[in-house]
Amino acid sequence: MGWRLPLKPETKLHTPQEGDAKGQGRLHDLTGTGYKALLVGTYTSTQEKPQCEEQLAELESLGCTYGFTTALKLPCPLRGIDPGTFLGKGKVEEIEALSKELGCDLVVFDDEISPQQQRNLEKILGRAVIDRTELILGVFAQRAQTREAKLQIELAAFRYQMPRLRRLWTHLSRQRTGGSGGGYLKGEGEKQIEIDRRIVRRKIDQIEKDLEEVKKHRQTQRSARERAGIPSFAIIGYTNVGKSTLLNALTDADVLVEDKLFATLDTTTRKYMLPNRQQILLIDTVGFIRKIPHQLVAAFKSTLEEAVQADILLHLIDVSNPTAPQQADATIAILKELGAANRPIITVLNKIDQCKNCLEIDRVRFKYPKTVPISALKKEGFDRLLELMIREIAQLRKTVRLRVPQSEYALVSEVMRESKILSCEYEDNDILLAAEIPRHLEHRIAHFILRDPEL
Ligand SMILES: Nc1nc2c(ncn2[C@@H]2O[C@H](COP(=O)(O)OP(=O)(O)OP(=O)(O)O)[C@@H](O)[C@H]2O)c(=O)[nH]1
Ligand SMILES: [Mg+2]
Repeated sequence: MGWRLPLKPETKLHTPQEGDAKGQGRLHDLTGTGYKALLVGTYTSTQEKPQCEEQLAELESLGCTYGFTTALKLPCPLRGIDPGTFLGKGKVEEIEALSKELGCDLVVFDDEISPQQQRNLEKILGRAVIDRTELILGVFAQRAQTREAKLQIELAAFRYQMPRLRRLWTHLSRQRTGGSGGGYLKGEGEKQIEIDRRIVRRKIDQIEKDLEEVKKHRQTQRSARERAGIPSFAIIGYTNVGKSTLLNALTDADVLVEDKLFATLDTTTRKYMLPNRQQILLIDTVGFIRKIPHQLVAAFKSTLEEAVQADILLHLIDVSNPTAPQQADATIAILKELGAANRPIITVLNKIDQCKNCLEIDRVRFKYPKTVPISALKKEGFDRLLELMIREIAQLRKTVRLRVPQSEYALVSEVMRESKILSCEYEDNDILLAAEIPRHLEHRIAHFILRDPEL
């Protein structure tokens, strides 16, 4: 089978010598063209069926982004999970018949399936079986551009492979021990698993070190930015909601915009001048997705965390999408996981040009405070958005200590007027202030801010 290749040459750990384990333990490479897939989703009650269908539609977009076509989307009622094959025998037989009839090359499960289930299903169905996690990892791997994104996805792929190494060599262990389970001697297979684990772990350690280096470099850039005292806005949201379109519309960023999921995997930062001449930084970020694989969140954590550490978040929602409320909820859940749910957020309702009668607008508007409808594509609603951004900056406060010469009385009185003064002392000809200042003042008084509080 042509697509059963390792994700990258480096991930080729070994070639199992025999039998059904061949090719397992790696991500499938489905990058060839013309593959056809049967997509399987599950629901536990009839009310959940429409949601399952929407999720299958999203899985189809992911597949399309990856490069294969969908022959059929099959929502299946799930009464209980079969430990061996995830779905019951009857369903598996139905899937086998359908995939044969439709000439499908692979079957994609929207649910996460265990390595064991995946192996059993591949044996029964006689074709590649992948789950949503593997597909998302594949999409990320395909689209990673920068060194950092490549390292992060490699890390996630290795972490995904780790538990899948076990099944590779168990057939060897069985041979050694007579195949009856029971007394499990340390066979060749198990030794091999240990060796592989060590190789993978070493590889993971190395990638983590490399990532640390890249991260340090980024942090240096960030602290330079922080010193400059420029307020930053991160454009965050579900994948494909129009984040890059907004950045491009406001600046000349020229970030890739595509009607595909995960067009953006790296953060792009651009300076922008608000109508009140306030300089800000706008940061475009990687999109979120429902049930994002935890290996990916872990690998992309530093990038994501940095993005969401911006002073203010612009949470973009595609209100022309019927699943907008669920997408927004999934985004907020990921923000919580990243410890950023309590940052100041402006909720931006995008793609209103595509809304004739979008119920989602009201459903979302009532749920989140501070919303503004826009069309990033048509550049509509920007005045109101920029006005909200200015207002939000004014709300930002930062505690600083200042030493200002008394001769700068105009500045001192402005600081006194606009800030919350925590302490005020006089020393020689200077005034020593500790104050919670509005962020917009920071730039102008940067010269008088004491970096080291002990000074
Ligand atoms: N009709 C309409 N389409 C829009 C609007 N904003 C963005 N789009 C389209 O939505 C698609 C996705 O836009 P992107 O800017 O790439 O979205 P993104 O959020 O950056 O996506 P990822 O980087 O993949 O997470 C593109 O086809 C855009 O042209 C809008 O206001 N109206
Ligand atoms: Mg983008």
